[in-house]
Amino acid sequence: MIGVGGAGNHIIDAVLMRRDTLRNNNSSLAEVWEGGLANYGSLNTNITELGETYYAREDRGFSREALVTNGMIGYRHHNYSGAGRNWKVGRQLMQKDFEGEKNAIRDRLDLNLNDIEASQAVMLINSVTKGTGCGATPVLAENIRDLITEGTGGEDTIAFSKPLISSVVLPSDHEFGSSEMVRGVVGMAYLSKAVDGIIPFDNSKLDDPPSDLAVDIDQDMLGRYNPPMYTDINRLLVTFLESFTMSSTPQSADTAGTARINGEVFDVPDSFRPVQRKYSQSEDRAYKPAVVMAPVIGKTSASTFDRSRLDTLARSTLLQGQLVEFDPKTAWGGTFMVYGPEEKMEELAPLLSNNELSSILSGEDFLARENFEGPGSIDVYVNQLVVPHVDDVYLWGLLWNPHLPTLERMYDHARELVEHSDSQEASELREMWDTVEPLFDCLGRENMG
Ligand SMILES: Nc1nc2c(ncn2[C@@H]2O[C@H](COP(=O)(O)OP(=O)(O)O)[C@@H](O)[C@H]2O)c(=O)[nH]1
Ligand SMILES: [Mg+2]
Repeated sequence: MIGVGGAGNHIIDAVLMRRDTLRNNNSSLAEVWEGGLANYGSLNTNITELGETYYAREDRGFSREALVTNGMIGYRHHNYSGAGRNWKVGRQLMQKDFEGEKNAIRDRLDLNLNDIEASQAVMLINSVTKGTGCGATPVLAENIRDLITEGTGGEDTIAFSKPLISSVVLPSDHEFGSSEMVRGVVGMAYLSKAVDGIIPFDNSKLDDPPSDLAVDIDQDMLGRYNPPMYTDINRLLVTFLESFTMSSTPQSADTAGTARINGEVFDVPDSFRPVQRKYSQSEDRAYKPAVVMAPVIGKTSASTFDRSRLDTLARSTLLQGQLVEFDPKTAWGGTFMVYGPEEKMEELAPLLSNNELSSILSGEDFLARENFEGPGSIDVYVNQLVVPHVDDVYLWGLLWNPHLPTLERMYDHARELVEHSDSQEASELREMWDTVEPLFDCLGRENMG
């Protein structure tokens, strides 16, 4: 996991504080992070912001000098005071780090190439509405891609190459004005070109009310290192990321016997590869956009299960458990994971093996699979995991390429500028419009190939 810019740095911090909270409580769930998270790093253009993180202070214990070489974007090209609200500054500073013979990943950043190579996937975490996360992350992604595909035989290997996923936080409504919308569109578009999958999160969906799904993180730590308005938001984000990480723990966790997380192996590429084949082979599209994966999570404390209990769980997950605003009926399908303690998963087993859950998720109120009249198919995958150290049964999911009202509002605004404005901002947007279109052309099932 790599956090870029303020939001990314805070979220990496929340993950590390979660891991350390679990460790301090001797919880065996700590293994999820110890086994599932190969390594992590936080980058920024702003030395003060990065210097104040849990990551820099408590986890790595960086000196000021180490902070510069390990974490600063735009090494020796500025005074490390940030990129402001200018995505171009973030982009250009990151490009400086890969100019000519330079390769900041190989040369100096706290991103270990061996760990990147050994990992199942790389997840970038950033915002797209300010300067650093928005501008720098896509350039970093391109360079990670180049490094891991270098010398492996070019184009053909892309299908086997390591998944690059980006988790993006979108600001609450009251936070975004015209220029945030433009940056949001630009940031998402460049990312969409550089990574395989994007998981967008609406801060407003994560916020209110604080969810009982949000994991426990030591309040003293969290309050000290995460800004107060993001503590609850980030705890819920960590819930989602922890589940995602669990999915890849079975292969790596090295614990004995029954206390072990086990189940169907759900590889990270499974979260988007089935979708990439559904894109139409459009000749005039400038690139094949990343799969957008809308996150959902829900849980139930029930200990006996029948179809109606599963229906309630599906409802609370797909409708109330959305971490970004979307309508499941517009999605191309989705991948789900149901997990819980052994005795409850045993109760669930007969229902799951009868495909009850996937039939509910495919039904009228949810993905409405039957309503799709195109030639393709709306695929719904359900994986299951036994996780010994949780009390409840959780349903976690990613729904593919639905319409996303939050982003589409940003897009409509940008398009309006492109069509009717003489401003410099509009002319810059016009120049990169063929990078913007493909992403938005693929949202919604009417756009499925
Ligand atoms: N969920 C979440 N969002 C954050 C957090 N910090 C900042 N943000 C979001 O990120 C936006 C600011 O971008 P930031 O990442 O600080 O800018 P950058 O440093 O230039 O990349 C804010 O509008 C918030 O929406 C955080 O800790 N959690
Ligand atoms: Mg910042």
